[in-house]
Amino acid sequence: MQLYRTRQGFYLHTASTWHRLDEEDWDALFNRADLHAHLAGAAAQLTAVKGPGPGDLLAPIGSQEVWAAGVTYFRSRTARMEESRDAGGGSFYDRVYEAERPEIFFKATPQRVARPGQPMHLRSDSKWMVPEPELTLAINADGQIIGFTAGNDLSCRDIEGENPLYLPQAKCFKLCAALGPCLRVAPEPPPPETAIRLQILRAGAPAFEGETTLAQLKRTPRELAGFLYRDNTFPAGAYLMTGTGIVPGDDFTLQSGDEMRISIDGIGTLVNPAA
Ligand code: DO4
Ligand code: MG
Repeated sequence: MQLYRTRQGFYLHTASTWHRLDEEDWDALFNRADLHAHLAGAAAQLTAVKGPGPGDLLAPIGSQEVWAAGVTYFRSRTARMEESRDAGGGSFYDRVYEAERPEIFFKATPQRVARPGQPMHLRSDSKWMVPEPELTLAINADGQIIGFTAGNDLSCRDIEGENPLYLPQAKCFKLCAALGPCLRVAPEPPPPETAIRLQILRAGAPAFEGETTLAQLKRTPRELAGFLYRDNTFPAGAYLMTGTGIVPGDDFTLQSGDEMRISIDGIGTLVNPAA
C-alpha cells in the first residue's frame, strides 16, 4: 500500500482506492510498531475519497535524516573509478565495492529535500551534474525497514572526482535530494526483478534514458540499514538511498530546465526539474 504526504494531509492508496487518514503527525505514523496492520485497518474502515492532485504532493518526510549508500552497483564503481582517475582515487571505489563495510554518507536534512515537482538545485561551481535514481529505504527508529520510496541523489561528478574528500560538497547542498511520490509501506523488500528507470527530458525530448533492476544491487537492504544503524541513533527514523545503477555517459551533464523522471515499480514516478 502507498502512503502519500500532501498539502491536505495523508492519503492511503490501496487496491485502486484512495483514503484520507485522520492522523497529522508524520513522525508518529512513521514510527508506529504496527504501521502495516494499522494502515490495512484504516483502509478497511475509511470511505473512499478522490485522490490528491500531482501539485498537492509533498515529500514523504518529517524529521527523518536522509543518508545514502554508494558504489553498490558495478556501473557506479566503474563510473567513479573513471571520474577520479586523475586524482588517484580510482582504487578506493574498487575496494569499497568488494569490502564488507559499504560506503555510507550523509545526504540531506529534511529542509534540503525537494518534493515531487519542485526544482532541484544545480550548483554554481559544478559543470558536471547528474541525477542518481535510487531505491530508498524508510527505516523506523528501531531500525526496522518499514517501506520504500524513490530517491534522487543529485550529484556533482566533477567535484567528487577531483578529490574523494570533496564528497560532502558534491552531494549535500540546497535541494540536493528528492523523495517520492509516495512511501510504499511493505514489510518485505521489492523483488529482484523490480525495475528502476531514469529518463531525462530536455525541451520535452529524451536526452538520456537508462534502466536497471534490483538484481544488480550488490548488497541487501537489511545489510545497508544494519550498517547505518550500527552505533547510531535515529529518534525519528531515517531514509537511506541504496546507490545508483544508472550513470549517464561522461559527456552528459544536467542543464537548467531539464526534467528528471525516476520510476520504480510499485512506487511510481518521481519528477523534478533541474534549476
Ligand atoms: O562515492 C561516491 C558516490 C556514490 C553514489 O552516490 C552511488 O553509487 O550512488
Ligand atoms: Mg548515489
